[in-house]
Amino acid sequence: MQVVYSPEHRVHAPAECMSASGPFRHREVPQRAEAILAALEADRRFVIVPPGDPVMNALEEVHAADYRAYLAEIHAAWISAGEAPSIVVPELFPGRGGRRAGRHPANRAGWFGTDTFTPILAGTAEAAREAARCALTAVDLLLAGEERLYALTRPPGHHAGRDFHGGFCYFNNAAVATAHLARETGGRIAVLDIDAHHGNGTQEIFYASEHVLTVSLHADPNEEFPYYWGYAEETGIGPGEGLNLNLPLPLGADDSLYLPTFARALERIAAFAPRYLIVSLGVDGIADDPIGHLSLAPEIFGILGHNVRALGIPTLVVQEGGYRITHLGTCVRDFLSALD
Ligand code: OKP
Ligand code: ZN
Repeated sequence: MQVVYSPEHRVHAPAECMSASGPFRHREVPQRAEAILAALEADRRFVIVPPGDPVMNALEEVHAADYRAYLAEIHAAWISAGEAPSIVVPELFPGRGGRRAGRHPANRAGWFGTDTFTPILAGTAEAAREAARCALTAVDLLLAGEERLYALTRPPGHHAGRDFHGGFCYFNNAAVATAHLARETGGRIAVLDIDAHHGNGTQEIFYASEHVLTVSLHADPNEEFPYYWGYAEETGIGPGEGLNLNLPLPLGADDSLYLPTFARALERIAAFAPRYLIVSLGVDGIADDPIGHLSLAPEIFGILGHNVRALGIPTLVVQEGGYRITHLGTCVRDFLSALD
């Protein structure tokens, strides 16, 4: 299996961030991608390829122009406005009441940002764009006839919406790949999100789309990030009605509950009969992940990959979360080698 990877993600290296309970060490760090890369490099079934020069239109289709401009400019604007510290962290949030983003970097940060733990550093925009480029390179390989591919994307993407960042995500790599595929092939794409957190950005981007089925398994948003989305009642709207399936699980759910729920997700996807499948692969559902709150055995990922393979649909896997560095490589490798 080909693995699209670029070392450029390293320019996005968040260190310390603020939360309600005080400063904490950021977990969405370059070592994550490096651990996955090392595990795949050690296995001869995988071939690591650099991103090519894909058409990037899908990035513009998925993400609003003002949001893309903001992401590219905000760090420099923040610094020259004299804001401290040297990373962009919103402190003002308009909630549902704001009228406009305004001009001041502090206002703009809270307009496009949704939390305090998704900082923008000097290299963030570049790294996010490079991740999308990896995903789009993999899509080109899929369109050229490869059946199964993996884009080792970092930063992750599934919490990023059309014009907002959050949950460590800036550009929605899976959504960008999906939009490109849907445009090139006339539709019928399914996205299966198995990160421990609900893929709210992906859901929102395709909520009204008749071309894309979105399915997410995740910890109950009553108890877990992203809190405001991910409930079973969210089923899509207009032409997209019935094409969003949320399967929330109780906090601490283990394999015995996860596997039958996963089977329901695959049944829904099989019934939709998509031409392509995008998997948002987060491995933060394992029991000792420091961010996710499910209790999966690390060995489950081989079973999940095997079951996805049985669908027989050309598949692109895009990396999302997973924060237990020592387990990341094996979980991802097990999923991909069972899929291949
Ligand atoms: C990103 B992905 C700060 C931590 C709050 C954020 C979870 C983001 C998950 N106190 N949790 O893996 O889906
Ligand atoms: Zn997650």
